[in-house]
Amino acid sequence: MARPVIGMSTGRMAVDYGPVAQYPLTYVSVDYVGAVLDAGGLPMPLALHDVSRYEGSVADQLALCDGLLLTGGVDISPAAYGEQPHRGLNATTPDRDAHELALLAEAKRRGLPILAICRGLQLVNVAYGGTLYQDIPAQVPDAIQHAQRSARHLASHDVTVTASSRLSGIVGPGFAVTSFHHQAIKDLGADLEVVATAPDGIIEAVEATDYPWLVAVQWHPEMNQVVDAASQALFEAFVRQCTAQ
Ligand SMILES: [Mn+2]
Repeated sequence: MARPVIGMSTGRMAVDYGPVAQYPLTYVSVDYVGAVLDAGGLPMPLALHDVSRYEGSVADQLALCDGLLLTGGVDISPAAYGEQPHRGLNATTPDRDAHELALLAEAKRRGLPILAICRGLQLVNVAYGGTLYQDIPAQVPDAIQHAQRSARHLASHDVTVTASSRLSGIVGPGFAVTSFHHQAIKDLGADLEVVATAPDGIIEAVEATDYPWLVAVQWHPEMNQVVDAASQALFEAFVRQCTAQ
């Protein structure tokens, strides 16, 4: 049976590349590629572009896909949720915000299963009308460490998963997760349900209540899925759902 095609949102960065300074790239981490491959999917990066460049570009990208994976990355512009930039805000890419908001809307129109990770969870919340803490250390003084200093395959803090949620059926009642974020959900968007939290109350996962299959997690299952069964189970559940479409 053909593998389901998993469209993956991509970021934009500039690198010094041989003699070319600040060479611009659209990229996706190979961690996502490997996790989708291991789960039985065919990973396909969806090139970041100016969505006004041609009418229907995002629809054309998703017409090739059986599911959408919204990946991690840099901060979402606070303009997207009506706030001024906090001094703790890091770099933003408004063109990526626009591309991913369009991808999310089109994926929902097409009924594709959606898995959102880290920045992806934050983007989903913004798309549903929610807001973000722009910088956890500055805005949530009692928070635990969510920007771990240890290697990316090492789980860092615990999460508690809501019983009876879709997520708990996949990963169980709770486990330790990787954590590389300094932003988090502040006000929850409409039609979203919190399904996992950290010990300090930071929202670590949400599901959509208005849509068949949209799961979003704040941690990075793609970074440790090789050594963590629960993380791999999340990718397998997502790819299985894409297969069934
Ligand atoms: Mn965290």
